[in-house]
Amino acid sequence: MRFGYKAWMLSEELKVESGEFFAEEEFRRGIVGFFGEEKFKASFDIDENLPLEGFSVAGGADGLKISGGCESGLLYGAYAALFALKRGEAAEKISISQKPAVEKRILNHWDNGDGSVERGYSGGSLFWRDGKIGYDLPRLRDYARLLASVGINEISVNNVNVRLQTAKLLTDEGLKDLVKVAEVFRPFGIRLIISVHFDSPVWLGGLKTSDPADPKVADFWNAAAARVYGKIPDLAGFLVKADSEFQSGPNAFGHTQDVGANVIAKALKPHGGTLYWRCFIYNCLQDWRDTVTDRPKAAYDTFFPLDGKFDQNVILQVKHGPSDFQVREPNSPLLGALKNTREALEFQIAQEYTGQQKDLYAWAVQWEEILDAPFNEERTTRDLIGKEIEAIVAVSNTGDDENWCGHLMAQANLFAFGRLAYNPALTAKAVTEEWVSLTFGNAAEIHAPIAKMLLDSRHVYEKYNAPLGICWMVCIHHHYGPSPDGYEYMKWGTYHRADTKAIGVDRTRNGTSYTAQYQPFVRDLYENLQTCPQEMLLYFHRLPYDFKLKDGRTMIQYIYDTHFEGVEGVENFITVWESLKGKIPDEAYTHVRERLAMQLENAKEWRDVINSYFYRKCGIPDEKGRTVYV
Ligand code: GCW
Repeated sequence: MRFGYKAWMLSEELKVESGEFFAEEEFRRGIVGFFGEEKFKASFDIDENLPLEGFSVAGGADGLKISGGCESGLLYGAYAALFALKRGEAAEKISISQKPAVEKRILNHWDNGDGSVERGYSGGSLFWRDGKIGYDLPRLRDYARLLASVGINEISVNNVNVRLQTAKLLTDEGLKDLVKVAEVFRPFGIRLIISVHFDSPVWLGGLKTSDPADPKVADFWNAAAARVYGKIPDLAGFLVKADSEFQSGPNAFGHTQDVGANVIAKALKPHGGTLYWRCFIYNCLQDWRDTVTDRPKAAYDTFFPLDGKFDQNVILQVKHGPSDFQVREPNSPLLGALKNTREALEFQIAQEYTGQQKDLYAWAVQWEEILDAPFNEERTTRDLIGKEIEAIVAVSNTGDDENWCGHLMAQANLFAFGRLAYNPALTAKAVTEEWVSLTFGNAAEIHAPIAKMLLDSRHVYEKYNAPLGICWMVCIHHHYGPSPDGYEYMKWGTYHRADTKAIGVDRTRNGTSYTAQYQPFVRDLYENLQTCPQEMLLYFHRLPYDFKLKDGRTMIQYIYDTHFEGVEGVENFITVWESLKGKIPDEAYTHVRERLAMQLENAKEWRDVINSYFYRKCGIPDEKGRTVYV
């Protein structure tokens, strides 16, 4: 097997015993397992006293005893045992006991029927080609194992921007192939979700309207749900992006979001299905001259007044930040704010704004920061998980590239997502080190530098990107590389309003009052220049270029410094990587070395464009006299 195709769960050693048995009867009864050359004894049983999808693994003189609260728990226990063995633990000493923090650990695929992937940087779709889903079932089986090995238990199979080809999943014809995909994922404890188009009643049902208040529309959804559940009884549910970025929705018919969601939720209810309803709603036709409308306020303004109005089987899916998966933004104030509505937290593993799987970027570090951020004076965002937040979702970074993720090291992000969704108490360091061990082995001279590169990568990227939480300085549409004014005079509501004196939007009570959406403790934290985290200063405040930061530097000098440091950080990655030549498989070495070369180009472009942009605005030179292009 080529290294490119190999991921932690598909490495030669792990494949032997995890490969074909995992979901099979022999495995559950399995008496003997293999690990590399070594044979070990293992017994497997379902112990109903354990939490559902929880497990325990105990090593002893008689081999490993693996117990699960249900079949999925057993599966997770077996993977945990394999991971421990691969990390070099002696079988007799293994002792692990875990349970998932949330019941729903979900991957969304933004895959289109034609085989393309929206914001996909890893080749084409693993699911779709020429309008057909499930064209390569053996590969999907590997994928299922990969996802199950980190505890993912639901996946959506088509883009939230639904087009006609994938909308047809609700028809008998579309379901024929989807049934086969469900069969592949089922033994791995993974249930499917279908993204549905709000206008399906018109597109597929021949109706004249999709108005949720129209009884014929309700009939359409009831029939569609019955048809789907007739074929796939364990489908997890539907996912909807409504009234967002040109997708239709209840607003078009004069209704609020709950009215649109509930008609579909009612259709799913008899079958035990969940409706995931996205909260990524904002005015994407804003006039840039309008300084009153403030895009980050939109989701909260739309959904907070509707708390308690959604049916019980609706889960609102909230992006982690109020902007859009930016390198730095605060947490969404909607998270935890809804007391009578179920919520899911949405991450993006695909590196849309974070280097597109050319640049190295360990999301785990950012996710840890997000989870550590305060919800109020007593609780962090992590404390909401398993309580107010009952599902964790991410947009996948996978595709049909040989190595699944475009950048081999981006596999670490998929791995980290699954591990953190199962156990958000794990640190970024722990999950990163685990992935490095499973992929490159445990030898310190290899392990330590690779883990460090990954753990540093988020901050290195942030250094050469848009500074201090300003967001959106990316090239329009494709979102790779710098373009400080790219979105400035556009309709998307993403403005930094830089002039010769200052930059940023005042989102405090003196400005757009966005901060008022937070719990008072957090609102005050962000409003106060003394307590606002430095890296988010320009998200909340409009500041002059000579504003003094805590370390005495001016803001403009900090911008220059970080942008030079960002490029140095990438140069350092290259030096470190080159020291690994000959110690890791050549194919992996060469592949990552090539990506690092691309990253260096990108970092230099960011450095020079951002520094020149600000210098030209403010005219304040770099104190250290480095090259800035005038
Ligand atoms: O960030 C934006 C992306 C769109 C995406 C949208 C969303 C699927 O640029 O490509 O559409 O977010 O989350 O719905």
